[in-house]
Amino acid sequence: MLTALLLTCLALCQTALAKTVTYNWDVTWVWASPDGFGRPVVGINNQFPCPPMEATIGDRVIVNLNNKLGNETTSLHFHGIFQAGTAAMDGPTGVTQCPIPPGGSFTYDFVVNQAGSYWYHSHNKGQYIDGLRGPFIIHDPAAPFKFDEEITITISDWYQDQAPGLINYFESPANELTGGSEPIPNSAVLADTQNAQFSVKPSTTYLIHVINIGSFVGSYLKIDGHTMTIVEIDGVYTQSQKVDELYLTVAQRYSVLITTKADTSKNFLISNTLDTKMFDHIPTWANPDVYGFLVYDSKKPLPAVTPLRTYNVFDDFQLIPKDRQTAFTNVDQQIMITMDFVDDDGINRAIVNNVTYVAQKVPTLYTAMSAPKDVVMNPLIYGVNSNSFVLKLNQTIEIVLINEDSGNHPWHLHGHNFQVIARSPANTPYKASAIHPPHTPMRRDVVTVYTGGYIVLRFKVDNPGIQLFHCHIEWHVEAGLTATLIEAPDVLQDTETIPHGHYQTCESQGIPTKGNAAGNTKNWLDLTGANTAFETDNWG
Ligand SMILES: [Cu+2]
Repeated sequence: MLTALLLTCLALCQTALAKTVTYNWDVTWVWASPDGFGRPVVGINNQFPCPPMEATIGDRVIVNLNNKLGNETTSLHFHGIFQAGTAAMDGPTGVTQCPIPPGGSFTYDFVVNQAGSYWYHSHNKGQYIDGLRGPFIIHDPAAPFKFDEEITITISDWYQDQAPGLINYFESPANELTGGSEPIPNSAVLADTQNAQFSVKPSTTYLIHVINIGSFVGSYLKIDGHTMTIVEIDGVYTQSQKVDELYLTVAQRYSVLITTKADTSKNFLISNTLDTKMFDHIPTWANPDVYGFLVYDSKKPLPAVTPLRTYNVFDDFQLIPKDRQTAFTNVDQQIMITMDFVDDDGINRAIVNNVTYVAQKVPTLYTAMSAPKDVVMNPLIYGVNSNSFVLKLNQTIEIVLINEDSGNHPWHLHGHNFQVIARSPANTPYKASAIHPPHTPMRRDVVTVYTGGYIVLRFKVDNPGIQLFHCHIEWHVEAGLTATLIEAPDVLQDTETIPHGHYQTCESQGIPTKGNAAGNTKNWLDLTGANTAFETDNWG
């Protein structure tokens, strides 16, 4: 009885403590030089780096976003947040909302029921490459580990040119002729700067949130003299795992614990280097190394820097989720996806099962919300170039992703952490008989499929919404390396509503908010006029 009362009180107290965290943000151009080279970047409230978001599990988060850029549209995605019950708040333009035009405003409003390390970024036209991204930390009073203080370390590749021009060049016939190389970053940044200093106290346990907010390549990270203990990846608590180094693909996160030394006589180097194996070539002007410092005593000198060149990385496939969730069995629907790149009339495009992704006239969520019951489960209405798969509530889904390209690709699923059932070495053909699911598979929301290899992922359909499944390399997103999982749209349209202001964002730009992908509300299976061709110059 007493226990029951106590539990009730705990539950109620928790609810009573939940607060609303509000951010009033203007998206603005800012002159900044994160790697020493000055350029215009997309910042927030005239500041760069963009401010961190912070909340506690159970909180309501409101972001009032005003687009003050003048010359670009925008949006925000909260990476890793499931948006259960708030499908309209996910952020990708053409998918769950219209782009926010210059002068326009948009409100994101959702409750966070997950804890750990997340981030936010523009999900519109490769814009986060230009700076609109930042950490999002969600605290958990019941976290299954102890620590005294917290530090956030973002790492990222960085370009000195602006993204629109780089995207156009990436997709251009000139680039296609020379092999379709991704733009090579000029440099690396840590905490959106170089040589950042993190003050630490002696004999203190720090929870460090390491977040790769970059747009292209993975990154190695090491803290000299300090062993890291992994306790969370992509919002999933893991069994403790001691490591010397981390490797993070873009969009991945690790929370690690370190305990500082009792002795404050020395400061320590944090070294981070970009994975240059992902570059098609290494130009002499590219600097893949960036440093930071753990500062025990600011009066003592900083250590000399040496680039990280030998790698000793723990394989994340070996991590075990703290909750020991076992591998899902009895797969209801298997989705086979083959990815590659093609020369599409001289344009460098990515393909998913031979189709390049193109955002549709009607944002996919609005098609799902307005579709009659007899067609809402039909993938055709969402448009051929949306690469849509319709999923039924409560089913177990298995994605088999086969990489026919010569390059590693970090794939991300919105709305879920997936179980990583298999991840093959490079250049391994997929064979169903070779799949032996681990007992307690690692779960996360971004995982790399290696060159010529495959990954097998499983998750349950428990989050009605429009969930993009895409490579997180922004150049590849812009080239069409995206599929759309339409998750229980029949349930979605009965249980959720779209805020009026979201529709107004479309209406103010003459974008339809009803009908199939082509905006046809009469004949839902007639896709005449749907977007099938990509824009070759989005900014011309
Ligand atoms: Cu990719």
